[in-house]
Amino acid sequence: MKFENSLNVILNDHQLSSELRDIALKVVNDERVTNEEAILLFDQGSLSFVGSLANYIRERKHGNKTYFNRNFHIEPTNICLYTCTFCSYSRLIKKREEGWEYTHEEIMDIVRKYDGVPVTEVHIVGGVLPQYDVKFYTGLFKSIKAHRPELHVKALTPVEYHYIFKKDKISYEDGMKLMMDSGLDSMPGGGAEIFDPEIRDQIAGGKCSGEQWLRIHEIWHELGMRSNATMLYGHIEAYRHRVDHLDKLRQLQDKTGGFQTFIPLKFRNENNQLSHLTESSVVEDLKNYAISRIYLDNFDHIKSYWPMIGRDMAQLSLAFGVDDIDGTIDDTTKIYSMAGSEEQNPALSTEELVKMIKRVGRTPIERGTLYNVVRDYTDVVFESDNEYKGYLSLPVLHDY
Ligand code: V47
Ligand code: SF4
Repeated sequence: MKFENSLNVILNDHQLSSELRDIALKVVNDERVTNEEAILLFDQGSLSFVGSLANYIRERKHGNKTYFNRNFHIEPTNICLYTCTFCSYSRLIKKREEGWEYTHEEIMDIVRKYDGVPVTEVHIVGGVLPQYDVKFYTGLFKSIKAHRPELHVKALTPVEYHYIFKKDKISYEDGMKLMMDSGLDSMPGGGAEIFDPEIRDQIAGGKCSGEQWLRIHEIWHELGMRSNATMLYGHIEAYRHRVDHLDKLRQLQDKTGGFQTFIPLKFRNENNQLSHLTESSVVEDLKNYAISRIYLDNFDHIKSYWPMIGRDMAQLSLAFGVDDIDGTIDDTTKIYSMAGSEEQNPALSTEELVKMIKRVGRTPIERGTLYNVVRDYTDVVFESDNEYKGYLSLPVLHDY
């Protein structure tokens, strides 16, 4: 098979150190790599080496399948009490009038704008402000479910939950149960940043700690519910901090099995207090996807978030361990102009996304939030497909 050929090339490379060869053999034998080995991969593994291993695992788990879903995002506010140095939201707290603070009804107006649009998920996350409390969010989740019961509500992170439960003096356990009973279906992966306390304190001081983030996910999983996990990388952290972060996620996943997807988030340096930092290179980003795939053996999915990294990079990531490229919505002009924000919102139609995936030799699968298959696009032909005649005969990335 194709991927075995590329692994054979690696294993027969006489230049390869014995440590790296041992890691490759572990991957072939489906064994877990250690933290030291993961750091070695970051330090010494070439892009082609880690990429081949990650692609081997990706194809062993999913073959060519590449998942996406149809969702829309709502950010209740872009103003935040916290002062995370990597985030542009915190800058607006001193000039609140420049931001937005949607009311319950304004959020419901956005939800209603998607009536009749075949989206399966709403992803709600934004800044932290006092008026967005337990009562506000439980009321909101109930209203969304009353309006559109089958719409999956993926909302808020432990950053918000920690803040609102503390304010209302309720335990994490009672709070998460209340959220579940109000209609929350799953938790997105945000707010994780980097768990290491020293680094976290420097970039995200004041908000929930790494332990609290992990504890809230654990409680949520114990309720039988699912969530995602992220890692913000490429700022002031070292490789050992990334590996420590992955280690904590892998340990919790061993315990609960409740994580679905890991999403590495590349630090972007515009409009925030860390603008002086240079962003990580493409090679660094691909290596990070690959090593995440190699290390997180108990996570089913690795997702690249295409609105943030761009279409080309999303395509490339599919050869470096990634099997999911997040969401799309159709008829974006209409939807976004109705929502009042027009062009600045990244959006890609299902047709474009499907073609983007097929062009790199993968099989597009539309999924629900919990990875139920909504539609397999293998044999779906679009009217405009003749524009793309021949692309499937191009060599695909994973043949190299
Ligand atoms: O927690 C903030 C990150 C996250 C920057 O679970 C930044 O399906 C890069 O978690 N550069 C929120 N990243 C987004 C998020 C997410 C996105 C897509 C899908 C899912 C999912 C989750 O965005 C924050 C923070 O880590 N972030 N500022 C920045 N300057
Ligand atoms: Fe930004 Fe979230 Fe930090 Fe608030 S808590 S400043 S929204 S990253």
